[in-house]
Amino acid sequence: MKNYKIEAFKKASICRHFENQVFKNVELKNIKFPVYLSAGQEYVPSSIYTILEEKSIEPNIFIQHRGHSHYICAGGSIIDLINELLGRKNGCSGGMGGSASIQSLEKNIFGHDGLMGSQVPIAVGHSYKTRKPTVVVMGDASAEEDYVMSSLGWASTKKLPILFIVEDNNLSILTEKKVRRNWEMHTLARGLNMESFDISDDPMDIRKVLENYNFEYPLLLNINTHRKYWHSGAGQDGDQFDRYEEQKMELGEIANIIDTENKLFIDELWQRQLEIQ
Ligand SMILES: Cc1ncc(C[n+]2csc(CCOP(=O)(O)OP(=O)(O)O)c2C)c(N)n1
Ligand SMILES: [Mg+2]
Repeated sequence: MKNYKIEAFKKASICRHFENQVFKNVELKNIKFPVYLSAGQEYVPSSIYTILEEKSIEPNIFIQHRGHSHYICAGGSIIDLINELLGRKNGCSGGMGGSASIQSLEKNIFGHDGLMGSQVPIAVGHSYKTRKPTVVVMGDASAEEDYVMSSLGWASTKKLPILFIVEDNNLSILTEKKVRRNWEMHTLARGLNMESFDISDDPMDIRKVLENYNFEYPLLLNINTHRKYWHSGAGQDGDQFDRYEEQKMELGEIANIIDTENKLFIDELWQRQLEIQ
């Protein structure tokens, strides 16, 4: 299990240093439009795609606005993402999508259109047509859109090969879940006869529920996680629990080495792209 934890840490570490560079470049005004940082939540995608890689499953992936880490962990080009955030034509969405609508044709990552939760009916329809393994990611607030529930119902009825990931950071911009609703996504999914779990973003928790899952049926995971920075832009509300720091402590010296190497790698990539006019 040590290798799994290290592989998941490697991915998370690339994402953390990538997001720290985005933060810095927003402050420096090199990035001029809204960004949605996924720092703090890296362990959701880093665990999922490490497990899917072990199984040699390459799903179709539908993400939403806070998607940098999903894009990176699923193998999207980091250079294309940097160029996208710099608004360049050679960005992953032609410089027109910005942070919220990133995509990768090579890795079958479909970008978001900006309407909260729209990716869920689109992913379900796509999965219904292709019958290929599909991953769709939504926030805890996007999950509340009415068309999400009807899509879950259809996926359950048709036993589609689709993994629904709810990245539950407890927030809709700044409004906490308890103000918005008295129900939970995993119980809603179970009410629709779908297998579902409410778990933390600890890599072992994620592994436990995905280890034996091979997309034979729909599955919904409500994964509790922590957003490190503001909803949009570069800022910090307060000290949150940080899964990345926790894993770094647990893994010890090897994690420190990976962290240092990946920081250097990402910082140099950004520097090189910034120097190209
Ligand atoms: C239908 C719709 N309503 C409102 C918005 C404005 N909006 C954009 S992101 C957001 C909150 C999203 O929260 P969540 O889905 O939990 O994702 P998170 O930002 O927490 O990652 C809102 C209200 C929108 N884009 N679309
Ligand atoms: Mg949220």
